[in-house]
Amino acid sequence: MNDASKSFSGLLTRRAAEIEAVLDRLLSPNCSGEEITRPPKLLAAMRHGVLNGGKRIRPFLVIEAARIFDADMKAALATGAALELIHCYSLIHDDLPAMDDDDLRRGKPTVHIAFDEATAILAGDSLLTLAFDVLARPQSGLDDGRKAALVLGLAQAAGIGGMAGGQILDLDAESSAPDEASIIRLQSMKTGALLRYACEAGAIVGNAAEKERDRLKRFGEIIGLAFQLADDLLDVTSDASQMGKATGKDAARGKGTLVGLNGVDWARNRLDGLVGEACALLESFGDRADVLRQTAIFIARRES
Ligand code: GRG
Repeated sequence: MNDASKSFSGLLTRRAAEIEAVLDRLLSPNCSGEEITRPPKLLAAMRHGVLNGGKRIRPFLVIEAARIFDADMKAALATGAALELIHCYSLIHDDLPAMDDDDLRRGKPTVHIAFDEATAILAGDSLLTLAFDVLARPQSGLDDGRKAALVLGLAQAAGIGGMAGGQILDLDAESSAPDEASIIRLQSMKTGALLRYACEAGAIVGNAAEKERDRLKRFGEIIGLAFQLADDLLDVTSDASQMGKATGKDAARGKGTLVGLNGVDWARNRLDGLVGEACALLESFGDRADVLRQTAIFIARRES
């Protein structure tokens, strides 16, 4: 690892600790503003699905996009935490027997294994709603216009036109042989929508001008494509996959992915192209966007 990537992964680790402190508070037994004591079993399942060692790349993007505009960090952290709650809900539901039927997530038993299926469904539901609760709270420090934009954007990114819609397209694609355009569409909904939102949300928190907000949204769109392509490449090239140890339908070697369709060399070239496109969008931000540039490279070259 060279010096630049060492200091980038140090920053990623520090930001992950900051976001985890916020998530830990949001998932405490007594949360401010609630009159009812949270049911311990459901809370434990939610904590199991959230406080379990994710990379926290989505909140990282929110924070670093917001920092371009010298935004209030408390608001950026709250927005990043809300987005991570949605991501964790999606992973809990994705692991259920009715979907990917996985026993392990982030190296630990999935929520339906550690608890039971009904509890896992409710933990996911409660994380989904908690995310919007967090964005709407009065103490976020944001004006109503920005709060409404954040809520609307997250609802659209997570719902039928985004992640959930992409998930059903993906489930349906298992019984067909999707073409390139269908794969790109489903991936940009299933995985890309939250990454696109992360960058746009940072711009909203930072009160960016519309042009700047659009540029960051497009940056998010492109790194979303890179994220999924890198993920598919990892499934095909990782040792676990080669040894037939990978579990879950997502790891079925390259099936229904751009790597399966176009090959490993094409995917590596395409990843370089996507990093170039993403970085070009950041030009006008100068060195204030250096961390986002490094994030694009990290996403494309990641090994886990
Ligand atoms: C259940 C509505 C619903 C949606 C599920 C995101 C998703 C949709 C399923 C996850 C399946 C999957 C493995 C997709 C590949 C890309 C991806 C989202 C990987 C996991 O994200 P990371 O690498 O994970 O950011 P960590 O653990 O670091 O948070």
